[in-house]
Amino acid sequence: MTSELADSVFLRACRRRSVSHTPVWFMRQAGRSLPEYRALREGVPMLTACATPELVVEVTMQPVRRYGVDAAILFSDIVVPLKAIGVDLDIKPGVGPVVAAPIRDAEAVRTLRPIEPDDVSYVTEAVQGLTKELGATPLIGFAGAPFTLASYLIEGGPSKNHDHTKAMMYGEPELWHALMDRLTEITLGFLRVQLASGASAVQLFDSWVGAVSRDDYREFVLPYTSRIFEGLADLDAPRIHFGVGTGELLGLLGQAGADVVGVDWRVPLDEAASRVGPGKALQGNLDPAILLAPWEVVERRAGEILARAAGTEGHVFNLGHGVLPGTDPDQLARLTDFVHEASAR
Ligand code: 1CP
Repeated sequence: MTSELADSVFLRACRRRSVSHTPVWFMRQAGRSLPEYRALREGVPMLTACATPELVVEVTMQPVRRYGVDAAILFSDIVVPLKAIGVDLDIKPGVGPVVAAPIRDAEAVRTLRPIEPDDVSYVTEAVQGLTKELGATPLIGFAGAPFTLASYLIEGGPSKNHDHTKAMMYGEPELWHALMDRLTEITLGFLRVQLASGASAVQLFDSWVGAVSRDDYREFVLPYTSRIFEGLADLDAPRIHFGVGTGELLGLLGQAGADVVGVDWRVPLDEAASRVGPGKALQGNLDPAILLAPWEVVERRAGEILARAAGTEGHVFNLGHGVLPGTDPDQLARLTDFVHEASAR
């Protein structure tokens, strides 16, 4: 890693070091809100796009060029490592990941084998290409966390209440733990491949874990997320941990071992800092829907977030969840500039 990259505002903020201005990136910054993305994706299925390194490099670079964000995130999806080890699944436009044969018994769990670098050589190639192109801008690698992956595998697709997932967790705890154990190895392996190929940081997306209580998180999820963060400790790259609706879980998310805790829009950042506890940077947390309002509203709300973040140990500005498809890219460009300028004053 060059010293310029190591000194980037994003990596410094993740490490709770002083910064000249607050770094910004946006979850789902590449994607449907960008016309140049829609043009490139025309007629190319999502999983084909994820396995085509030149396309991944170009799509990942688009928001960096357009917005001047302080970090890139690899264009991929949380189900890519599952597909790579042979799970029969697809990403259906307008729906999301769909699994042909949902995983609901021990035999199905046993088919989930650990991931090898050769299974995802296209990811290695894309990450290597990107680190060259990005220079001093960090690349964030990512993976889905075991709970969120388990939900797609058990439900067979997107789900509102995660009924089958919870039915297994409560009703067949041994099977649940066996599944989480396998998913932990896959997730850890996939994150290590991305870091070994040149990614500067990783984010673990436990998007749907806000569906469980604190006690259940402690028993059924925490041992696995902890193992993942511990399994990355030797690589010395910032680890970010994010979920939606996790207000009640923020303390446990902090305990799991990440360097940065992502916060959705429901908990103000100063309050989140006291829930997470000392020794962590925070990432967030503008409600993505605010970007659909006039610029004056966005500016005021973003200013409030910077004020709330003033007392935290480190802050990476982001949305509280992914960019909504109907977002005007000009709003994101203005927001990036605003955060840079307002935080530098
Ligand atoms: O630029 C970027 O931010 C990287 C792109 C990225 C990321 C980080 C994509 C591309 N997917 C993801 C992660 C991801 N995938 C998550 C975690 C982040 C989050 O909470 O938003 C989740 C839950 C998924 C699963 C998924 N894949 C969904 C959600 C379905 C549901 O349950 O509601 C969807 C719609 C997809 C498909 C997908 N992934 C990415 C894109 C651009 C798309 C749309 C594909 C298409 O239009 O064909």
